[in-house]
Amino acid sequence: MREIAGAQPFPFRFDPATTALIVIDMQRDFIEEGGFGAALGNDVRPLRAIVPTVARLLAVARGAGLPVIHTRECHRPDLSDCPPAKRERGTPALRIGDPGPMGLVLIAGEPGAEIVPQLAPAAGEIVLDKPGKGAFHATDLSGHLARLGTRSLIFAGVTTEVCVQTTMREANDRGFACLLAEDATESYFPAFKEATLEMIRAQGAIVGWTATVDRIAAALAPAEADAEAEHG
Ligand code: C5J
Repeated sequence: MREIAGAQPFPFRFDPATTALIVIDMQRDFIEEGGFGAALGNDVRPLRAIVPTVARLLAVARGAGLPVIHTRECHRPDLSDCPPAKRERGTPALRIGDPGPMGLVLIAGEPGAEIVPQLAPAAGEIVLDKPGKGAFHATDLSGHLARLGTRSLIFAGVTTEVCVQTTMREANDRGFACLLAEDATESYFPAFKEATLEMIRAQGAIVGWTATVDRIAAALAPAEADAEAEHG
């Protein structure tokens, strides 16, 4: 077992052998100018700023042998998996399926739906396309996690209060111990990010834990952690 002593609201204990990293929706459509996020009127720069931190967390997880799952929020080209209520919501400059600077907005296979190149999935990593905000809805995420023997999940990605939080709550309800990497997630709304971190760890980790990437990396560092385990 490993422990992230500085996790909030209290230390997070996990077995790397049954832990996976899930990186939510680090797609060009949410992170780059000209995508869906920007079309909704958002400033995408805060999301772009976490890319190096997510890259570091990916490197740490890969180095520790954790399975990595990437998700992409996107729809079929015929929009058969996009409820009209989702497409018609709000008054975005570009709706889901509209042609934009990065192809059809939030459509599978289009450039905008791709994960940003700095965080490209490595060979063998699971990439799940999801039509909902939560990654368990209308996907085989449960099946993948069962096959991997996963019991704990480390979360990163965007946006904190929408797809990350929804998926974390879904996972929590399914019995997974969930930890959110505080500096590897971001929102277009700083207050929403802070509120999400607080509500996740409130009431004795009612949804899960949070910790910085530094602390996660320290807990997964092989030499130190193994020495600690051996010598108590
Ligand atoms: C949103 C997401 N915000 N990935 N998607 O629509 O959080």
